[in-house]
Amino acid sequence: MSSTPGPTPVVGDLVTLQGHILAQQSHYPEATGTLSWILSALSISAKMIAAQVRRARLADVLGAVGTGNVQGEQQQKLDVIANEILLRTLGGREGVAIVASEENEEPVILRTEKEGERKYCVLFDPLDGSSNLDVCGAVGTIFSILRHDRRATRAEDSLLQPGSRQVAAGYILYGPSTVFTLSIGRGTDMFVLDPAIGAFVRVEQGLRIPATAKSYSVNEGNRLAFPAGYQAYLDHAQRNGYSSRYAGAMVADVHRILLKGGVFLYPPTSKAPQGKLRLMYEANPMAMLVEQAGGKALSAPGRRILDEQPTGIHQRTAVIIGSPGEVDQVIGHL
Ligand code: P6P
Repeated sequence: MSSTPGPTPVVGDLVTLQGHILAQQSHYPEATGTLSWILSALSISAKMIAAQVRRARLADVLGAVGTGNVQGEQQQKLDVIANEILLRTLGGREGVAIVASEENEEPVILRTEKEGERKYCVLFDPLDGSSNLDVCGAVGTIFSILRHDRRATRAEDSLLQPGSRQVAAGYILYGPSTVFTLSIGRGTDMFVLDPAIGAFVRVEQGLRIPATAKSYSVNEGNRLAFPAGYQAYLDHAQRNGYSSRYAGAMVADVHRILLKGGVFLYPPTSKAPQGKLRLMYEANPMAMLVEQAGGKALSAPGRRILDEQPTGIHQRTAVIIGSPGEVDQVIGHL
């Protein structure tokens, strides 16, 4: 019998995404499980897309493996494949009334009044930063969930709600590991896919973004096209020993900032005077996740992204998002 006690077993901290979703649902007595089912569909989609992303370049070389067709049959672009995976899994959930995707000019109405309870709308960017795939860079899926407005006669009338009305938001980062980050309005939580068991395991609960960090994330190639205040901020940062990190995929940059702190910027430029990023399915979900972790998300001084009243599902916005101290630092120069 060993005299020295072994390590104290840590009890109860092995939680999967599915278990977490059900535990969160229990906080809402009126919940019917509809949202949980939709989040489950997003979890399945994430695993399917991750499997495709891991084979991105191989698909070109191996062709359509199994069909003997190695004449380089035109491989569907992965963002189209990711889009179809999301449409098919969400299409099977009665609770989804409408989906809107960066890949589809028009929203897709999945079911009419009498065909199910249609409580929610789901908007997504199926594969954000997909140009990184060619060079084995990080890519991601971003999603936003809103309550469906049954009074709406047009899909847009139900979709065009400010980000503050999001019921849930999240992203999946396909990097060295596959990370599912989620908020349903009770903080921001992170899960890592364990390929051995095919489940997302919780690694962060109630994540808090560092208040400050000397790190900024921007495409410096556009620097001369930025409004003067942004250039003044970059001068300040470079005079004060800041580091610069830019992945070319918002999901990867915001993920790093949630964990390490810093600020992500996509200012207005001459090419994109409204900014480049999409309000409804990039900026809004990221803003919810960052604010739920104690960060800030603005489109301009005094303009909180989540308060923006959208006028179009594909509209663009400038983005200043990250640690509260760093967002304030940028705003102070604008
Ligand atoms: P740029 C990817 O295309 C994306 O929408 C974001 O994920 C990313 O942060 C940004 O655009 C990169 O844009 O102009 O720097 O290549």
